[in-house]
Amino acid sequence: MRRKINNNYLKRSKQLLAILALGVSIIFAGCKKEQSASNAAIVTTVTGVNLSSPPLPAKSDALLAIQVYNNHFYNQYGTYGPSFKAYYWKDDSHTGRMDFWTQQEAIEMLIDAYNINPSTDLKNKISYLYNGVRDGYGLLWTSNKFNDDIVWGSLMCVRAYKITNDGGMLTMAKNNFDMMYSRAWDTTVLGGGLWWTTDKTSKNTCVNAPAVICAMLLYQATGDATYKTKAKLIMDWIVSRLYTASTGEVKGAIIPNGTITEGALSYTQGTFIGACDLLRADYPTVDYLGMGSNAMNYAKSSLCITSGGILKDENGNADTQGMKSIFARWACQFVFHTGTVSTYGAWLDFNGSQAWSIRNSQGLMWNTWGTRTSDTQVLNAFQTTCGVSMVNNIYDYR
Ligand code: 7K2
Repeated sequence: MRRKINNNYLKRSKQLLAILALGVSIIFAGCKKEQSASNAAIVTTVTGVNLSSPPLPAKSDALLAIQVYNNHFYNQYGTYGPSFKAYYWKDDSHTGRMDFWTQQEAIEMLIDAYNINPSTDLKNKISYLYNGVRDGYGLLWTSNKFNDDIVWGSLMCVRAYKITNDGGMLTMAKNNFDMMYSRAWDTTVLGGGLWWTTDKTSKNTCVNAPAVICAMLLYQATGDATYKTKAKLIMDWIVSRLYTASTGEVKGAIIPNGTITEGALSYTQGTFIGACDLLRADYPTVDYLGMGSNAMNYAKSSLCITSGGILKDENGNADTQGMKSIFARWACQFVFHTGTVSTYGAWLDFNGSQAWSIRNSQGLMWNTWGTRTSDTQVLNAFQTTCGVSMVNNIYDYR
């Protein structure tokens, strides 16, 4: 008798489970095609069984994310010739202008967002922020000793040029890249590589990898093949000194005695991936697809909180907090251009979903994607770039 009750109970439970499973599949089938596909991918690849994975932000949410960001941090502060000038505030208390390099990277995030949801509003803001850079730092940034800063600024200008076709942007990108290259490239120590600063104490990936990207974009914009040659020279040096073929890790810095002084961070790993992507077509005899994939695999397994999960917080200091925005940009472009969505799409989508799910009541996302964004803390304009970049750049490949 007892056994019979148990059997009946079991049978009933199985029926209930089947009904539940059917219900879940009906719910999924009722979703937009793109959402159900992504949810299914998250369930199977990322966590095994996780029906509570947050929903993928829509393209309209990506637009909302940049609009919220601009509402909090964008400051138009006057006219600039016939146009206007603007900068991003450092934080939500509006205590001053963002630092040089973080400012450039916030503008790069805006460029990404424009590329996903083009509008006159976003395009104008790119121009006005660029005018703000000219206004704030002048045309040639020789007084800034950080070669990485110069590269980020040149990269922003050449990417902005692709959108606005403003020749001044291209000239600014070229002149500053050229100035940086002539003072930073040195084959007498460590066989090559760009020095991080004019003090010439270390050669860091944060100069070298984005310089490859910047040189390739300058080559594409000008047709001047010397930029392509420089890109290849720098990349050859990175691969020989900082890239670890056995793991895919790209180390962060090396000093003259050959000691590695910094491991991988998402932005250096990401710009190496971007460099591989941009060199592929022009240097087909080198396996840049293989190296880029290897670097992606390292990021997926080792730069996440748990392997294949959300990217690490990188909450160490004001310079590291926004680095994931740079990773998202170049990783997503790599995936789109190399047709590797089936390998990396679910993982990157999951990061986008998770970032969007932790937005606060105003729609801002901080860089610690495992925790809901504070509603009361004063957020800074760099840490809040990560989520905006992530939710926008997934639409590179989607
Ligand atoms: O040490 C470098 C780099 O290798 C490291 O990854 C990061 C983060 O810090 C610097 S790059 C940040 C500098 C950029 N230029 C302006 C400076 O004020 C800023 O510290 O640890």
